[in-house]
Amino acid sequence: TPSLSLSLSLSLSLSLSLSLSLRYVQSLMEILEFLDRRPEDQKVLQDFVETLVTIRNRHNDVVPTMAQGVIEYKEMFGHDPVTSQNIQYFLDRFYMSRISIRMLINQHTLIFDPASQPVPSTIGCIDPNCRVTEVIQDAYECARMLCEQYYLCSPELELKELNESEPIHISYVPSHLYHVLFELFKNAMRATIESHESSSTLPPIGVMVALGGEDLSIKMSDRGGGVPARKIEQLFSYMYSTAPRPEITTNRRTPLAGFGYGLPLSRLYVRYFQGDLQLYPLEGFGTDAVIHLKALSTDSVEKLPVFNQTALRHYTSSHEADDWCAPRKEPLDLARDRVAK
Ligand code: W6P
Repeated sequence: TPSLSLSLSLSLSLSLSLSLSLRYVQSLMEILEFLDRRPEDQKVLQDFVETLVTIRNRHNDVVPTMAQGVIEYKEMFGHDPVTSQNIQYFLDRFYMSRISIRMLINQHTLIFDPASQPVPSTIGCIDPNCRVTEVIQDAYECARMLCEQYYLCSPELELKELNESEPIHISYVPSHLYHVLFELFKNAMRATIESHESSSTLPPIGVMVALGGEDLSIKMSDRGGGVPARKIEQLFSYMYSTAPRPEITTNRRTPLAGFGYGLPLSRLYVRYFQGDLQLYPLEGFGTDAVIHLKALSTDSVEKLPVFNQTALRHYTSSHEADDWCAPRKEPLDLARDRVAK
């Protein structure tokens, strides 16, 4: 019955969010224990590293848990633009602080854990000379392996490095860049293959890297048919890009892309160091994904949400009505088809 499933789902959500917040309280208390311990003591430092690792593992599944929460919210209350906007605002800030905290934990454990083997050229997870094209190639190869498993074919990579005699490098966290590029490659490959199912050849994925005085830009172009410009916002939306995953349970192979939070989280990863990620579709042809990173390490500073009056207002004030006349949500002929059905 509806009321039974409503209360079931309510109690599921409640226990979900309860266990999630209890874990944050637990972690905070474990950190606070160290306030009155001596930082000069080797044993204390060792315990601290262990505590950090425990905390990191405790919060590993925050993203899927929050996604489950969004799914349940949608099932119960449906989705509307205002809620979507609120969830977007909250999760962008929540995940941005999570990226920051986990980067700090990684940095500390990499540097202070005697068990971790340091890579000489890096400082923790930061590579002061991160060779961008090497990361691009690694991410491409890994996405290509997944793609081959799933589709038994994969588009080639055409990589161009512009205006440089030596390999372009910046100070960056290679794992963040890899994460973002891997996500973009998966999307580009999927679009390329699914739009060329009846064709015997696949157009390559083109990647260009350019370094200027201020920006390092990466453009990834696929010829996968693109998407309507109107839908780009949805690709980055936490509310619209969460869907229950039917394919995972019925099909052992995981789909290449298109589920979950890959794109919004990727955009946060680049924004975290003052960069950005944009998608420019040419519907009927393909899509350009452009990443802007700061070329100078002095510009690559952490970007964090603050919790001030403005942030509070986002949650307390009711949103005003749109001051532009309402656009049609979808093309008229599609809307008409839907009514006819
Ligand atoms: C598409 C959709 C998309 C998202 C992200 C990156 C590339 C692409 N291509 O068709």
